[in-house]
Amino acid sequence: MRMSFMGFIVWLLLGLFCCVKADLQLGFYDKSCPKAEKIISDFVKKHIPNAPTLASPLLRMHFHDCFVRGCDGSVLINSTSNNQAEKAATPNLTLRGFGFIDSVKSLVEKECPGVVSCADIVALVARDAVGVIGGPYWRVPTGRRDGLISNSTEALNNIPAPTFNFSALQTSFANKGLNVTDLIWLSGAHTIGIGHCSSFSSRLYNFTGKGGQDPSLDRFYAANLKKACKSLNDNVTFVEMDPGSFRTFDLGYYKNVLKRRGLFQSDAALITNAPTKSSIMNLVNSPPEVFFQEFALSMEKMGRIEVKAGTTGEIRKNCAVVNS
Ligand code: HEM
Ligand SMILES: *[C@@H]1O[C@H](CO)[C@@H](O)[C@H](O)[C@H]1NC(C)=O
Ligand SMILES: *[C@@H]1O[C@H](CO)[C@@H](O)[C@H](O)[C@H]1NC(C)=O
Ligand SMILES: *[C@@H]1O[C@H](CO)[C@@H](O)[C@H](O)[C@H]1NC(C)=O
Ligand SMILES: *[C@@H]1O[C@H](CO)[C@@H](O)[C@H](O)[C@H]1NC(C)=O
Ligand SMILES: *[C@@H]1O[C@H](CO)[C@@H](O)[C@H](O)[C@H]1NC(C)=O
Ligand SMILES: *[C@@H]1O[C@H](CO)[C@@H](O)[C@H](O)[C@H]1NC(C)=O
Ligand SMILES: CC(=O)N[C@H]1CO[C@H](CO)[C@@H](O)[C@@H]1O
Repeated sequence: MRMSFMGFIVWLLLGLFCCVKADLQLGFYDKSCPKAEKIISDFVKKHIPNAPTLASPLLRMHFHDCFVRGCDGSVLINSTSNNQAEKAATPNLTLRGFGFIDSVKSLVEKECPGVVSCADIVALVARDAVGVIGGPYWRVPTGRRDGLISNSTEALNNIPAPTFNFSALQTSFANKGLNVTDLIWLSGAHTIGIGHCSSFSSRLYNFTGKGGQDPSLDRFYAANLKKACKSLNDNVTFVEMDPGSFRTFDLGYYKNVLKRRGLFQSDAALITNAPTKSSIMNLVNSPPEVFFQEFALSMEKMGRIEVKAGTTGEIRKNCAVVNS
């Protein structure tokens, strides 16, 4: 009896001290920088109403950050003479909002220097910005630390391309610990924001490799897209991804996808998988709150991808450069 009780104590102590894995926690800065989260959300609430189209690139930035080396702020790092950073990779050419993150970071640094990571700022700003435009709210546990490496080739290899089919998307997400459920609901982020012609014009002008149009794309929608994107090489023009409600977090994206009006092949791919298509059909017949709840769960999961917590990484002073 006595021995087994001692054994239990030893087991408990081992559990507590030997193998504790650093993890994110809600309110990680409550003691070290109690005002941090409020400073961030106040700034977002003050500025996003004047620039509501910034909410979408800020959300996308969090996604791109998390898919390359985990959510570690590596997407924010500038290239240097001997390093091509993630920013330099093709999918990042259209990222925006870096100045916004820098402004938030300097406010937070003024309050408590060297405490709040850039990775957490990206995660919190994405959540708060989507909130301001009336989108879902999700929990953002904090304690992410900033990475030291930002490599454009890795961005290219890890961020799914708009030309991906269903199985390629599934693999890309699975590599980050996300499943098909997450793929379905996170794709719903495309209910806000814009896409440049270069992200989909091959569907209009060169789908087969010998010219021609993607047969899975609704003909009338394709004709409209061609009016906006006049050639295969236009990389300047952009269109609303959810036409008519591209600033509103609603079910419009999924309704379009079902009508074969998803903008990218990766959007259209969702209805090439029967169970996924039926999940989406159920969703559009449910109140938007259902989408919001699912989206929130998957966002929280995305925000945990390969995070550096505890003592790895650093707290960057300037989000665009690794501390020297
Ligand atoms: C499933 C795989 C995904 C692919 C292939 C993909 C691809 C793309 C592409 C090509 C664009 C347009 C970029 C441009 O031409 O300007 C875009 C925009 C966007 N993506 Fe995704 N994306 C995916 C998943 C996600 C996820 C998981 C999120 C966030 C949770 C997200 C959020 C956004 C947002 C908000 C925009 C609009 C950005 C803006 O308005 O500037 N995407 N995505
Ligand atoms: C990083 O690059 C951006 C855009 O090229 C520039 O505006 C910013 O000043 C740079 N930041 C630093 C710290 O070099
Ligand atoms: C960037 O990543 C690629 C692919 O993993 C690797 O081959 C390359 O050496 C890396 N570049 C740098 C500067 O580390
Ligand atoms: C999906 O794309 C991958 C990579 O391009 C390809 O190998 C595969 O055959 C495609 N799958 C389907 C079902 O088209
Ligand atoms: C995906 O993971 C979530 C938990 O994170 C789980 O609830 C869901 O059932 C999973 N979906 C699939 C298709 O496995
Ligand atoms: C169309 O695609 C094919 C195959 O990818 C490529 O060889 C060809 O150059 C493309 N056409 C144009 C006009 O870019
Ligand atoms: C757009 O295309 C032009 C000409 O091909 C190229 O010089 C430019 O760098 C491209 N811009 C972007 C943002 O990809
Ligand atoms: C937003 C951003 O940093 N864009 C950069 C992407 O990469 C190109 C080429 O390296 C830069 O010129 C852009 O400034």
